[in-house]
Amino acid sequence: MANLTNEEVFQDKVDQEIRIEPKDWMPEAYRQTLIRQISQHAHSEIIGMLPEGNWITRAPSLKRKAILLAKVQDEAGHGLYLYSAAETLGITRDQMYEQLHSGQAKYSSIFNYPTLTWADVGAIGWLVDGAAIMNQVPLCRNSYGPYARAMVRVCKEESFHQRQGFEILLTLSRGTEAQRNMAQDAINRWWWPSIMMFGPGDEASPHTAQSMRWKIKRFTNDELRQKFVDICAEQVKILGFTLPDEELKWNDASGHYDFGAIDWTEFNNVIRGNGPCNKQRLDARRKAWNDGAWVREAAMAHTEKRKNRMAAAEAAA
Ligand code: BYC
Repeated sequence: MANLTNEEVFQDKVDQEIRIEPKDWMPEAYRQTLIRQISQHAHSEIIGMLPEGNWITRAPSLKRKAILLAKVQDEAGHGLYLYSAAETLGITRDQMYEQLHSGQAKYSSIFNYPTLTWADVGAIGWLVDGAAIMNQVPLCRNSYGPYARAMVRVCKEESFHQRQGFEILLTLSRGTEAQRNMAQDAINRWWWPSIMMFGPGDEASPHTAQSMRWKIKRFTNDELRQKFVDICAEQVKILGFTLPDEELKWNDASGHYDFGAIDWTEFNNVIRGNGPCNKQRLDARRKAWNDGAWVREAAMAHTEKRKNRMAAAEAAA
């Protein structure tokens, strides 16, 4: 190894599936890619609490309320693990919050859509958590240790979230005609945004090739999207509903479902800040941050007081 450059030693480790840890040498671009992806992922978890949080007070039973409350709290936990993982790369939490609140940082497009009915909570669990798991299970094997380890826990909890969403829709599918219509309407509205969530098609994705070489990504956006479509096309039959795509059809030759064209104009609008709820979501986060200022100040004052008391005690001893 004596004549190898840092870059070559690094890539060799990645190729041999040896995890990169915070104090290891890494190319600056690898560090920045991870900061970008992990912080966007953390922001998605935190903003992602808002659409479902909207239904906690209106859940149809105590049991549903308790389950939804626990799910939303899990998402807060996921955000916090991920912020901690990103901090190991040299960015501070305040910097990440600042990037989110100023509109500079991205978060997942999916959370800029409204939750109009209770069935949306089912559709989010089944489709949004389903898409998230499809993307995140391979991230458990990504090359950066702290991110990979955080993903293991996140995926376990999200599998449970996905099942609860499916179960809400299954319950509605066995309900009244109005309940079935409500569930079908939610699926119709969440389907296309969910498959957009995997990101741009491979030919339009600037980061995929390098992220695959670095083993941050293990599959391309289109590969994961196709797996997700194949699974949902079967699961929707169990629910007795349909997916809103007339071109969705099994293809014997490819061994996959064909599906219709994605509206990338819609996707690009949403990620540029012009989706149906972008403003509402960011306003809610900024308000929470500003409303919490007194808690941060009180915590800092308390720490300061304790430090002074301990210093005084030490001086007296
Ligand atoms: N939304 O070259 P690409 C959850 C951006 S939350 C917005 O493919 P990359 C949950 C992308 O950032 C879990 N932006 O990039 C929570 C890049 O922009 P910049 C959410 C998107 O990074 C609550 C540009 O488009 N999951 O589960 O190689 C309730 C080009 O894209 C999106 C994650 O965050 C999008 N959908 O691949 C319920 C997963 N897609 O940065 C559930 C972690 C792409 O150049 N992230 N962009 O300005 C990833 O796996 C990857 O970052 C992506 C994109 C697959 C998303």
